[in-house]
Amino acid sequence: MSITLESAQGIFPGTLVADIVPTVTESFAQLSAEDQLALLWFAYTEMGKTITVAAPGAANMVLAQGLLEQIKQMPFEAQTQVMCDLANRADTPICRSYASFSVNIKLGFWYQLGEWMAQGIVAPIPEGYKLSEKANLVLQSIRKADPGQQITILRNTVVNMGFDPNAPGSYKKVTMPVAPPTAPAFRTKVTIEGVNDAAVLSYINNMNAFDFDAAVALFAAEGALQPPFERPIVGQEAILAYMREECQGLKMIPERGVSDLVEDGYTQIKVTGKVQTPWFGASVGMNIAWRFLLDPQGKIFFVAIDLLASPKELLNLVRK
Ligand code: ECH
Repeated sequence: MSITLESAQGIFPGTLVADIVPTVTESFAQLSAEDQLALLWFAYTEMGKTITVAAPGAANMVLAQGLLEQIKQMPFEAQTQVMCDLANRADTPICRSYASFSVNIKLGFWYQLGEWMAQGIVAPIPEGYKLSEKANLVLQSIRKADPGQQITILRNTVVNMGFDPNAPGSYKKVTMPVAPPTAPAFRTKVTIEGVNDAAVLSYINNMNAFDFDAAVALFAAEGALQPPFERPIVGQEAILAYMREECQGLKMIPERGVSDLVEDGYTQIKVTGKVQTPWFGASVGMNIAWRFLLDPQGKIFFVAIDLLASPKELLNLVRK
């Protein structure tokens, strides 16, 4: 049997991922727009008591500024309508602009609206708003999730809003300028207990230095990267576009791993550890696994990033 993208996706099948994320994201999508907004407000303000969200960088905001100003000028009723339209994915000009934003700009947009809601500049969630029974169940499930899972659910809901007339994942988005990579003198080098493969170490070190060109050069020409709960992104060009949009400011902290030879000279390597997003810094460490498959030339043929079901999974380095 020869190696394919499909067979690669199945390496380390014993890895337990946080199924709660797609499950809750789906139930959330079934709720009314009013319930969605109120639930997000409750979840976000509750989380804010234990974890701190960093104000987005100016670059994230500039591109959303026009839309934000437009909303700020509206009467409360119209503001509420815009927010419901976004949740309903209505086909309106505002929903189309929103959908053209990259993920971080979408998050920055809602961060600002949230601040303005708290200050009374944008229509707040009506006082005493009662969630439907279904929405209450979704909120309960979010409360049970760990912080890394909670922020992933929140992020998914924000990503899914708006009206996108194009195919999802077409990376021609309004996006922030790409910051230059860290200068060589300031780069850090990780060590991973049990793994000393050059491509894997270089991948992490280059990602931590935001040197996406160098990170992508480690992939095979038809190599693929599979983000949590998403389909693989195939080919160096697509991976580079994805990294520029989504990996700015991430901090990867791998801890341990295992490596073994599989068929036809390929090597499978599983690494577990944490990743921090610039939005929450060290206050949220997401427990993740990288499942790499390297080709006989030592190039990355495939890497999946999984959000793990629990911290216990950090120690699960079983091969089967
Ligand atoms: C309010 C009420 C009305 C409605 C809304 C509101 C505002 C909500 C706000 C939410 C903000 C949420 C945020 C979430 C941020 C989440 C970030 C995450 C990042 C995960 C990154 C990972 C990276 C993994 C990767 C690795 C690789 O090696 C390759 C690449 C990659 C309340 C107003 C909506 C403001 C800020 C979850 C896991 C390790 C795959 C990227």
